[in-house]
Amino acid sequence: MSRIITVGAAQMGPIQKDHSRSEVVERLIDLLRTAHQSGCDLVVFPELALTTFFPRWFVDDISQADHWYETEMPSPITQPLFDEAKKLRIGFCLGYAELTPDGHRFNTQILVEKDGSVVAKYRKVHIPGHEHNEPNRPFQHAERYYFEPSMDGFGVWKAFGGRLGMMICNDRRWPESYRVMGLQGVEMILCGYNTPIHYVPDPSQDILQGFHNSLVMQSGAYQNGSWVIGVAKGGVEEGVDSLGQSVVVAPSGQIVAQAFTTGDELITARCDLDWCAKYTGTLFDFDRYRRPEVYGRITSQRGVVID
Ligand code: CDT
Repeated sequence: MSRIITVGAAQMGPIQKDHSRSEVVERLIDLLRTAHQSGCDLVVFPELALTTFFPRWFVDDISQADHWYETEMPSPITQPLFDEAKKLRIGFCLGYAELTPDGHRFNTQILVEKDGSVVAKYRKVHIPGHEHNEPNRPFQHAERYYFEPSMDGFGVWKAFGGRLGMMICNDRRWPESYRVMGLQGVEMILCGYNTPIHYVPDPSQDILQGFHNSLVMQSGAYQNGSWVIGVAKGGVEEGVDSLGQSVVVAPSGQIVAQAFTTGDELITARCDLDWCAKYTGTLFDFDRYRRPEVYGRITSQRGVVID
């Protein structure tokens, strides 16, 4: 079996508030067709790829936001994406807001195989931002109001001839996300993101957004010997400028493809999964070199404890 996955990182430009789901699905299908022409096996779309990044607004009654969430997947509106992917025999990874039948709200990503079957669902673990309205901000980042953190953690699934994992946006900044997948032998991590350039709590970080984006994914890839595919929804969405710079990072930590616009743009890379073993079988041979007996604080404590 081939150990090469030709991956397409399907960066999206902004989705404005008045853009319909159907219009967005058309854009996703266009990207999918471009990926097919480029020989892709798998296309990765961003976090919350079906809607604008709605946590930038606060509503007093959360049910007023129900229309941003998907209650079924596929739905009549997203079915054409599933149909086209199956016809072209391309898999895809799609981020969206999920409202479950029993009323739980998650920031979710699914992985769909070339035959159209949903092989995995991942729900965001690290939920950034704030839970309450902060009216003095130029825009809200109320993800902690709109989404509950997943208790499922980071899975790794056999798909596309390899071992694939997923994470969403803020998860990429936490080394634990990669390591939990690394310990399950992950070979490719798929990550969608929406990252405003302006970080309200500390604007001195604004100029570093691109640097931090690459820094975390390059180090996560290298330290775990895995491919990392980071895919943005970038550009100016409802007046908020967001980072593009989607990347494909090799297990060496090297960037092998990077988007240069902030709009809808497909970047591709031929990812040899056997490259992972050059790292996981040598310098990062976990079984040989890790020292879990001295890492207890990682799972037994949340914040900093100063003795
Ligand atoms: N979507 C998401 O998780 N964005 C955050 C923004 C910074 S926290 C307000 C990120 O980590 O990119």
